[in-house]
Amino acid sequence: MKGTILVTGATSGFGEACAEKFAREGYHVIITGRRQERLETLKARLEKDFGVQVLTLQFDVRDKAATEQAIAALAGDWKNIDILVNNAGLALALTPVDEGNTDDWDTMLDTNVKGLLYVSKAVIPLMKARGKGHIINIGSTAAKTVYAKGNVYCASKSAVDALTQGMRIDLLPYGIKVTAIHPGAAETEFSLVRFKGDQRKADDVYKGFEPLKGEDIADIVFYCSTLPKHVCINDLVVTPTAQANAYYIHKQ
Ligand code: NDP
Ligand code: 8X3
Repeated sequence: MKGTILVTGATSGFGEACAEKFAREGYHVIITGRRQERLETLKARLEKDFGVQVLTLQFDVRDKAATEQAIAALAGDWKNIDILVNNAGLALALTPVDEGNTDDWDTMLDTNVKGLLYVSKAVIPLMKARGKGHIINIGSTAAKTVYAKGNVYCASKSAVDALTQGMRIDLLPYGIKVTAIHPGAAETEFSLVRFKGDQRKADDVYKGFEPLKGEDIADIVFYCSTLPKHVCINDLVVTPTAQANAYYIHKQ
C-alpha cells in the first residue's frame, strides 16, 4: 500500500479518473460524491481490478454537518489521508450577470468554494497530527481568465485560487503541501451539468478540437503528489494544445 487518498466528486470525470489512477498505483482510496450507486459501482470495480481498499463516503459538500460527520467517522487507518483532492464542483449556465439565476449562483459558490473549505477544515487536523499531507485543489483556467457569461463560475474558481495560496501559507509550519491544478476544457460531465442535461449543447463545446480527458488530469495529480518531500508544485495550468486560455480555443 502506497498511501491513502481522498477524492471528492469521484462519481464522474476528473475525480473518477483520479480514483482509478491511484488505485492502479496501489493506493487505498476514499471516494466521495452524492450518487451512492455510482460510488458503489466504482468501489467494486477498483477493488476487483487493483486489489486495493476503497471506502465510499456519500455526502453533499454543501452540507457542513454531513461533511464534518463523514470525515469525523473515519476509523483506523482511513484517518491517515496522505492526499486530499478537492475536486467536487460545477458550473451552472452561461448567462450575463444581470440575467443570472440566483439559485445557480448559490449552488456554484456553496459547492466550489464553501464545500472545498468544509472538506479541507475536516481533513487538515488529520494531516497536522501526522506532520504531512498534500491538498490538491482543482481550480480552472476560469480562475485565471474571466470569460463572457462566466461571471460567477469564474469568481468561484478565482476564490479556489486565492484559498489555495492562503492554505499554503497557513499550512507551511505543518509540512502540508498545497497545490492548485487549473485545467482548461475537458470532456467530462461538466458541460452536461452546466447546460442542465442538454447533450447537444454539451457536445458542441468540444467540437473542432481535442479536449483534455479525465485521465490527463489524473496523471497530473499523480505526478504532483509523488514528487520528493521537499518539492511542491504550487500552481499548474493545463489546457488542450488547441487552447491558449479560458477564452481562446482554436477550433477547426
Ligand atoms: P463532472 O461533472 O464530470 O464531475 C463533477 C463531480 O463533482 C461529480 O463526481 C459530482 O458528484 C461532484 N459534485 C458536484 N456537486 C457536488 C456536491 N454538492 N457534493 C458532492 N459532490 C459534488 O465534472 P469534472 O470532472 O469536469 O469536474 C471536476 C472539477 O473540475 C470541478 O471542480 C470543475 O469545476 C473542475 N473543472 C472542470 C473542467 C472541465 O472542462 N471539465 C475544467 C476546469 C475545471 P455527484 O453528482 O455524485 O455529487
Ligand atoms: C471549466 C473550463 O472554460 O468552461 O472550468 O470554464 S471552462
